[in-house]
Amino acid sequence: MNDIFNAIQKSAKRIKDAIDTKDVGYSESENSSGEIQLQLDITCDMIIEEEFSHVPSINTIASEEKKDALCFRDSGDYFIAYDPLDGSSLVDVNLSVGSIFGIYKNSFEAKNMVASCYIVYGPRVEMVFACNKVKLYLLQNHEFEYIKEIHLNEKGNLNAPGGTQQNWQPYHKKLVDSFFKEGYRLRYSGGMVPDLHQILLKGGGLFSYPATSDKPNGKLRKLFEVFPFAFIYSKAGGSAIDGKNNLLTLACSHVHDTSPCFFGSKYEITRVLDEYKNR
Ligand code: AFP
Repeated sequence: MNDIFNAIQKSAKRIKDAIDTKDVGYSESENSSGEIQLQLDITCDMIIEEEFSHVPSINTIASEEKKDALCFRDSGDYFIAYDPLDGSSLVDVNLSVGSIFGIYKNSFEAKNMVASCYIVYGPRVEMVFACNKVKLYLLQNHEFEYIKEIHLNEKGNLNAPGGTQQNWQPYHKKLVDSFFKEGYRLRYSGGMVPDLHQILLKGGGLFSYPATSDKPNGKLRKLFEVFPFAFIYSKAGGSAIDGKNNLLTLACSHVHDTSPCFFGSKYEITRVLDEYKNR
């Protein structure tokens, strides 16, 4: 696992340099989710592919920016799914973005996830790596320095509601509004990595990206985005569901499969389960 951990750190440093570019323009091509790729999306994807290609324990990779999974070698045990630059549409407005990695053993199935990691490229560059524990690192003098372990409280006060509100189900709007009536503060940037990072570091709350009338299976991708954060939130003492089920029990029908998702501390997820149980 150390060789994978090191390859992620090398990738993050190169991506940090790549982000500091003038070229935040769109490329001619689309990814498998129908999104126009930024040149940066493609550059970051190639950086990670190149770093992972040198790691003998990696069998296969899958990327949000690639149509199909790519097998490097049959001998490796690990399957890694990654989103090279999540929230890339925010780079041109200089908001925080991130990279997300899900590390699976023997196949791309949530039940086979053994570790996950994300990098936040914000005012500072931070990394969160979860295996048995959830650990925070800060990039200092070109090296990631261990800072502390992360634990979620039972209840938080931050609310990050994703999805286009006009396409929300009425019961979802009622749920989101009920948290604001309880005094929760709105914290939503449109970047999943900084939004979930804030809730993790500030002790708790709720991030939601539900099924909507325009996206009945949600928007966020299971292998690259949803399962990695579900692993981190569960290891940090929180929970992650699709409204009814633990996200880490879900099957994945294809590489770019999506799911509604709710990440939070225990109190907020119990509230979601109560609201969604008869839906
Ligand atoms: P991009 O990578 O296209 O910027 O999308 C970001 C993202 O995947 C995730 O980071 C956000 O939480 C979510 O999409 C934002 O989606 P909405 O713009 O529909 O709220």
